Amino acid sequence: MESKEKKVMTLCLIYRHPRILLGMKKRGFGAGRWNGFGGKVEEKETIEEAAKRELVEESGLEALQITQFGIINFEFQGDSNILEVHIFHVNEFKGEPKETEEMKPQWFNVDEIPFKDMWSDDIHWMPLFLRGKKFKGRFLFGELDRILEQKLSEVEEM
Ligand code: 6U4
Repeated sequence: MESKEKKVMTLCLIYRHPRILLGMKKRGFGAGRWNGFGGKVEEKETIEEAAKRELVEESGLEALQITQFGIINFEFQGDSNILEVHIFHVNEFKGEPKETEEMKPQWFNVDEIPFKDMWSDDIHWMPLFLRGKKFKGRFLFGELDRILEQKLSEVEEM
């Protein structure tokens, strides 16, 4: 049986109604799409520490208040990796968003989130996130970003 290797990752969304900050990913995985800020969790740091570190590295902002709202496992057909993405809401922060080598940040009104230029799963879970609901899920991707299977449920606690 094929063994699946799990990579733990973070995704931070800076959201103060009615605006959300997204970054255009300039290189690497997911380049050319708007997304939250995040990356791999390193050894010797907690998932929340990793989320804060990646946020500073990719947007220049320091999280003052951060709460986890979701965990989603992403799998890709024919690929043994699983991405376990921990999604955080940052409600208060310090600093001004700045463009980095990895991301170009921009504020969006929640009515104008550019879903067609985002990962295709985002349109499914983002409404829960924006309503302050916690959630867990799994998406299986096929070719060309096509979702083959999906499971998403609200949970009381992470
Ligand atoms: P670092 O640590 O930055 O070198 P790297 O492998 O380059 O790691 P990175 O920064 O490209 O990872 O992070 C990928 C980002 O994309 C993470 O924040 C998680 C996020 N992500 C991955 N799959 C996603 C998906 N299907 N939908 C989504 N975000 C996703 O909205």
